[in-house]
Amino acid sequence: GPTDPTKVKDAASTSQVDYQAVYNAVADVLDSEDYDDGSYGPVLVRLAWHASGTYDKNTGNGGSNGATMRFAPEANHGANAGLDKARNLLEPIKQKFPQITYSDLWTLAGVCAIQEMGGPIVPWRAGRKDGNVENCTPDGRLPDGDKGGDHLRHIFYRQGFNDQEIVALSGAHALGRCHTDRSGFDGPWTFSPTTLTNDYFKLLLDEKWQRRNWKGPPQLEDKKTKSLMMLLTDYALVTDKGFRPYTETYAKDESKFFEDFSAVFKKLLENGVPVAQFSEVVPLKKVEDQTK
Ligand code: ZEM
Repeated sequence: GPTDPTKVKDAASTSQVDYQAVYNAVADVLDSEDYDDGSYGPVLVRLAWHASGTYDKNTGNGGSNGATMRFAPEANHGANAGLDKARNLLEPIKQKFPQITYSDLWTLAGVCAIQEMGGPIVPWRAGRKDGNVENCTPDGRLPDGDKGGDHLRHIFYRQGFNDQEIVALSGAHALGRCHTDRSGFDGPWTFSPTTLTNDYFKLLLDEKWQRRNWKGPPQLEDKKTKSLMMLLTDYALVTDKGFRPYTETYAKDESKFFEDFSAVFKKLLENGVPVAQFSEVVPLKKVEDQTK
């Protein structure tokens, strides 16, 4: 895996927080029959992404350090609609482990969700500090789903990502769904929205996608079942010459997708955090891999 075992220390020996215990507490609240497709995992991944994706490499501000989505200006950005569900789910865990910062908790929860939904191990480091309301980023730093490849590059290059990394990150849309009362869009991208797979890339390439005829914002539906969706930004990964080769690679090779996703999700969660703040990599085991 991507973790160098010689660089891994026992978290408990370097910190007052038992991060594996925090991880297990998050894993404990993932499943819920009453919520969406039965798991809070996808919305926790989206919280970690929106907390981190505000990073601007030119000024160094934004990113996961700060957890500024706790404050009204950023919580109310249109892109963050519905993420109160994820933040509220984590609040009792923050109360139980008061030493962990919100910014560490939100990113750790994203890693937990990825790992518990069948995804790769993501190396995670502790050390983020919570900021103040003055550290809130301006609106407009996250991508809009009704645009094209130029927009994706504009948003993701600002965060220091390249075309390959944009495509790998987008594979997270194997998970979860769009909600009309949050983004206005509607429906899931895959038939297994609570398991991380490379199906998003396979479906993008294999299915015929057509404009959905409805009153909502422009989105695509699969011609065959009309039960899946793609955003126009998702479809740019097929039509754009720079993106398409990576879409093809990840559709063919799930382990390559997992390897690249792990690396780029780690990078996303660490963007903008001063390196000196970080601990060593904290080994966070999947629940199924822990010996009882
Ligand atoms: Zn998403 N995303 N995203 N995304 N996203 C939604 C949901 C989820 C875009 C986007 O507009 C939307 C990344 C990139 C991009 C997840 C993870 C990641 C929704 C639906 C929209 C509209 C929100 C709703 O209505 O609930 C765009 C344009 C992106 C540009 C590429 C990246 C990067 C992600 C993580 C690495 C996840 C997991 C969801 C599902 C959330 C849920 O509640 O089910």
